[in-house]
Amino acid sequence: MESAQVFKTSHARTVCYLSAEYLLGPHLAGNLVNLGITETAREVGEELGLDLDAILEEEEEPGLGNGGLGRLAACFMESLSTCHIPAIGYGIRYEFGIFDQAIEDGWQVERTDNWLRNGNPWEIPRPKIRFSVGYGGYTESYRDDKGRSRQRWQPASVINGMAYDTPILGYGTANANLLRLWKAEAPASFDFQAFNTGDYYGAVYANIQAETISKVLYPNDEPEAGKELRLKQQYFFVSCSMQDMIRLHLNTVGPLETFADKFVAQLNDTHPALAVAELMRLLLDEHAMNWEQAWDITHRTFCYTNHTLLPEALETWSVSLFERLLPRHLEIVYEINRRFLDEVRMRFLGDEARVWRMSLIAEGGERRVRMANLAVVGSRAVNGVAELHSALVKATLFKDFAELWPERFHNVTNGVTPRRFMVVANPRLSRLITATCGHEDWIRDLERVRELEAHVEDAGLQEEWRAVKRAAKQDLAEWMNQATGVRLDPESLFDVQAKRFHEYKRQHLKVLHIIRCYQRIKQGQSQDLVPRAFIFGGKAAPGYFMAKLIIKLINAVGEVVNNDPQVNGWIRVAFLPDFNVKNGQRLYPAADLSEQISLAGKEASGTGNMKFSMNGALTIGTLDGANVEIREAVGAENFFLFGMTAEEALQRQMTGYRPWEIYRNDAELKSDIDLINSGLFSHGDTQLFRPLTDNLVNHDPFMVLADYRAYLDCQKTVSETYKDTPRWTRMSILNVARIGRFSSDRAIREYAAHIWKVTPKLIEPAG
Ligand code: DL6
Repeated sequence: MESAQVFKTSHARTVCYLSAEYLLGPHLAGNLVNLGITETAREVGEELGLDLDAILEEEEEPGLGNGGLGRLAACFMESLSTCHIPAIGYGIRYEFGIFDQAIEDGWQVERTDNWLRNGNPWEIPRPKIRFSVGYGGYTESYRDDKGRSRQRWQPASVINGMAYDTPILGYGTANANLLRLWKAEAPASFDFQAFNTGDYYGAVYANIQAETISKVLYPNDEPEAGKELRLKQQYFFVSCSMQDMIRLHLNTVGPLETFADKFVAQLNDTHPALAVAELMRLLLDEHAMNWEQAWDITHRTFCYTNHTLLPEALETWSVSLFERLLPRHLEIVYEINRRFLDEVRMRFLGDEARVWRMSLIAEGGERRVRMANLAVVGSRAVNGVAELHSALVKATLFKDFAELWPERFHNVTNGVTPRRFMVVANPRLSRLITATCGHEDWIRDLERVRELEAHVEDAGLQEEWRAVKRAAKQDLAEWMNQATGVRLDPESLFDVQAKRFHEYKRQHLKVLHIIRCYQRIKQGQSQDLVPRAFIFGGKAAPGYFMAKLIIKLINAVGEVVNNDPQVNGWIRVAFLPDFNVKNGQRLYPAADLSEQISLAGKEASGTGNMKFSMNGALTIGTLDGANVEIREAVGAENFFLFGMTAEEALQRQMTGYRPWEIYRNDAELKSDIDLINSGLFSHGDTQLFRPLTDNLVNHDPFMVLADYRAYLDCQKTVSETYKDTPRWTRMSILNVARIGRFSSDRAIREYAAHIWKVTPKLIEPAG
């Protein structure tokens, strides 16, 4: 309340973070750390006969996101508060978040995430903060009271959005920002007219229809089908958010002419890109501005972050659906496009192919609205999320736009919050860092973990470092045994790949490595190996068949490996079910090796790579996403690099990639794939994994086979290095010591200084 009051009275410039996803994780532990009262809470609990850890274990997490993008939004909200930046996070209060994953007979099974079942103590309902949101209907011209010709929208149906606020605390500060999530409601509890005419059920049905809009989070990577509700969701939350920003501005600052001085709105990917058209509509239709003035304000308000280059993840909406749901917005998009394309034509005379590529509307076949183009045209700044990604954004996806407006393009490499991913997740390591550095300042200024470097040769520190890792591995092994029945040996190398399942992330490359180890052990060639626990975690989109088949393959290989006494002293395979923030916090501290093995050029940044590294895991990875910068930061000698560069991969694709030749010419690879096809891992079923193996041999869109040999060679180096315990420990210490750059505080400071132009506002603690 103090923060809100100060931000209001001081007219502080405010960041509005617009995101369809926030993967928050449990709140309690983070809030205790940020308030500095974890130990007090523990002691008070003890006096009351309550165990703090048991309470923390009970907390249900709001899984309002799919993966990296949603978790990034949550890290950013925490860092915004920690860095004293006035901010509001806007999003959707989904009644059901990301599905809970169970594994049955090796297959992923999805269960609804009923996270609100027992209520949510962290949110504050704000029944007075409600807005109407329209859908459908038609638009019409009319003359206003000054005789000017205007346009207005007569929606066919209207629903309400009600605000629920969750305070997000900063670390060691009185600053708190609000995460404001919208819940959809029917405008009145009954449609009285329908009720009076006897259509009671019809009236109730309308209520249910309205509430459906914030019912469930859409899994990403889903095939395009029946996504009307998704478009409704997107419009719902941006409309409520824009109306709320206008309300705040009118109540505090005054005339809307200064709106873009008060607010900067960050579009977290294209999901909220409709906000560009919605702000235009509100300024034009509801606040009677002319086009030039409305566009000037809108364009100065928005900035846009791109999170993917994958073509299938770039949103487009069919013009017919768009027109049916949002007829006024389509008119506005057309007008933005008309003016924009005139600018393109003037600049690139006669280049109609370019006009065609840059248009907000894709022509040819079904006409579609390109949300990424709308986001770029409507924003004054556009950024990618790692240096390589931002360079590829400029060179490929938005090449035409970067030629038109080079000054608009930026990079802000992602980061993650060390409070959650070090202090909460790994208290032992945090204590050791504090004791070694002699202060806790590293928690707010992660660059200061560099002070560890001075102690890297200290045998005492190395000993304690290993003990910390050993204890985390022991904890994970116990949890895994309880959760899955798989026993892991904490003395073995914990080799972890945890992230969403997607072919570009290449979990199947990891499986081929496991099968190779299995075959070597069976053939008595285990001399180069070290005992390893291969641990996977991650969810596949419910409709993504190939990703689900890879999960099945992992579990199938695990069943054979774990039950074969000839090999299970060397290797084990475990699948951690329901990888979410809470389970991630169990994994990161226990990993020795972090697998970041996507095809170069495909992973925009990755953030798991940062979380593992800050917990002392060494990375085996390709030159992809933020791996490139992590390697530069921790030192090439402390990173296991393999595989093609993005450029090499592209080159090879263009000159004709023939995976079947690699398969035929590499006897080990061939025998690994053939072993899958033999039915050994599928109780004799030789067809089960065929879609996967055939696709690898005949198409291999993510070039698994091309990187197979380099990956195996690199894993050999990993094993050799692991045998040299002091060396491995030194490398692990240096990974942590040099990871400071990957704090989300640094990312937020970069956004604040270079993109948002917003300054911190420190809140003095009350009393
Ligand atoms: O920027 C956060 C995160 C990146 O670290 C990942 O590399 C990237 O895959 C992820 N992108 C998405 C895709 N969403 N969309 N659209 O989650 O963003």
